[in-house]
Amino acid sequence: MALLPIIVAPDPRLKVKATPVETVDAEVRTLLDDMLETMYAAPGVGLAAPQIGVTRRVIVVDAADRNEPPAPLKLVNPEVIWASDDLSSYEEGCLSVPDHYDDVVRPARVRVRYLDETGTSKELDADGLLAVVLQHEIDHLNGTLFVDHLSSLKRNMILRKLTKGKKNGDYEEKAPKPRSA
Ligand code: K1U
Ligand code: ZN
Repeated sequence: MALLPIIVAPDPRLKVKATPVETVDAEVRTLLDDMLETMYAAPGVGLAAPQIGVTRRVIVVDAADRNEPPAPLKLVNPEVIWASDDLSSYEEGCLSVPDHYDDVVRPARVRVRYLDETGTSKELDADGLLAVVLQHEIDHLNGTLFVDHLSSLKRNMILRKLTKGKKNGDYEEKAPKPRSA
């Protein structure tokens, strides 16, 4: 398995619409495993393939509570097939937008259809943090970042700060360090 460097915004690779996976093969399963390892090491609760420079529709998520056992999810070609009319607001973060957090309003509940790591079609009903993270990661597959849900004033301020930070070498594109056991 491998830890992969996470791209920091602003970067054109984060604005590309990712391509559907045709076959869930061994290469895709390795990508899923590497992404999960990278997500846990970061640490994060989700990761989308474009964040590691791979323009394929693949995401991983683990929204389990800290005092619950891990609940890793591997989703290929995920799509929201139903969203509730009721909305909820959550203070989101993003591994590609380090050090910035803001409230984003999204549907409170969603149903997601996806292929699992064996290529079997599945559906998942989600609410709470899981619904937030699934929508955030599917946004990444469409080239959308959480800052795109904010006012242009807030978005431009955050992107300017990240540009400055990258120039200062604060956000080198490097793989997260492995977590000690
Ligand atoms: O897509 C990403 O960059 C991952 C992102 C997912 C996310 C978090 C919160 C709301 C919406 C989407 C993160 O994981 S940011 C890091 C984070 O939230 C976290 C880190 C350590 C422990 C718990 C959470
Ligand atoms: Zn993100």
